[in-house]
Amino acid sequence: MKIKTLALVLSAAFLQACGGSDDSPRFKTLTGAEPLVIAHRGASGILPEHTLKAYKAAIEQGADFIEPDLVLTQDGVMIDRHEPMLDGTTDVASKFPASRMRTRDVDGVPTTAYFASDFTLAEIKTLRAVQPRANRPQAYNGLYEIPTLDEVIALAKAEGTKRGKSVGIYPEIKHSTYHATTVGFGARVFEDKLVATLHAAYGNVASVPVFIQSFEVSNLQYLNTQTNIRLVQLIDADDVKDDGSMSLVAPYHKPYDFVVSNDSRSFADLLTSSGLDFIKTYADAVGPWKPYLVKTVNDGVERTGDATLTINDRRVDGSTGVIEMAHRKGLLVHTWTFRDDASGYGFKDPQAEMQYYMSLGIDGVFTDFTATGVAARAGLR
Ligand SMILES: [Ca+2]
Ligand SMILES: [Ca+2]
Repeated sequence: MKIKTLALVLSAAFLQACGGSDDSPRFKTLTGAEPLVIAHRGASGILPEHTLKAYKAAIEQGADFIEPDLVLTQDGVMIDRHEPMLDGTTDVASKFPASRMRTRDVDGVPTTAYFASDFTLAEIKTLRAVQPRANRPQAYNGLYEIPTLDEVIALAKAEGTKRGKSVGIYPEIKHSTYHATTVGFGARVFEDKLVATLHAAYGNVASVPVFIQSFEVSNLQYLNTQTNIRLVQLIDADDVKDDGSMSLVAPYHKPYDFVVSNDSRSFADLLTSSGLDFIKTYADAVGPWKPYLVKTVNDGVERTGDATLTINDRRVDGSTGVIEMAHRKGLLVHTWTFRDDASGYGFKDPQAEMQYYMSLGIDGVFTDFTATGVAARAGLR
């Protein structure tokens, strides 16, 4: 009797500790942990992207990680921009003459623009960020500086300390091959700078709140030999075809270093079983564009009530199996980008959209609207 009681107590404690039958893990993530809410370019839905103000707002809304995309200045400083071009997200054209523009090949696309790599950090600090999307608030244009990675790290640490929680950073090396060759910094200079900065700030430890992401492959393979910090292979595409398959059109069809090295594999090939096995040899996570993960079908039914058939009317038809396969191989899956004000491929409610991915076991979501991501997760607890 006594033994039986003890056994019951132990089994109850065991169930509680493991999140047993009555209290099974609420999230089918790789580890059973809650999915991460990653502030894509900061709280970029409401404030100009990649500014300290946008990052701080995202942290206040509950972001677990903030995302700095990185490009290099002429003097080799890592600054936060999504593009190596400054035109779309800053007031550069009103501060510098057109003679400072150049034409460069960016991943096979000839581009005439003001390039970050033609401006010193001191010059870039005279610029102010602007909101690139016309349908988002324009009232904050011209107010905020372009931050360096160092400034973003300092902010994340200070805000985390203030709140007694970890606020991670999720830096992306933008256009690694372009920086090394077209701009001429040299092979792996960018990667070495990033590793040196991160190791100085966090240490060379896998458990620190940092993920390094890239669409290219060989730089992540190199980073895997240089750091224990977790690495994420991003997977892009051009569009979703009407039959639901992925459209792979250059320059979104394959990692740009694969273009240069004549590697025949596409981004889609990297999400097959053998592709994921390959990624597992150097990365900890895979970050596919979200339509790779959830099937949708154009069945001609209008669902959003606007009498117009768009991608948002598509019928959602379950997992493509990529999340499950990646988990079986021990890879985390983080996906992007969830936006309150843009297409959801089968979803008209952005919170419900994120909850659908969370119900399938996604390990992290990138969103421009942190508050929506935090609410989505809270609604599933
Ligand atoms: Ca990014
Ligand atoms: Ca519609």
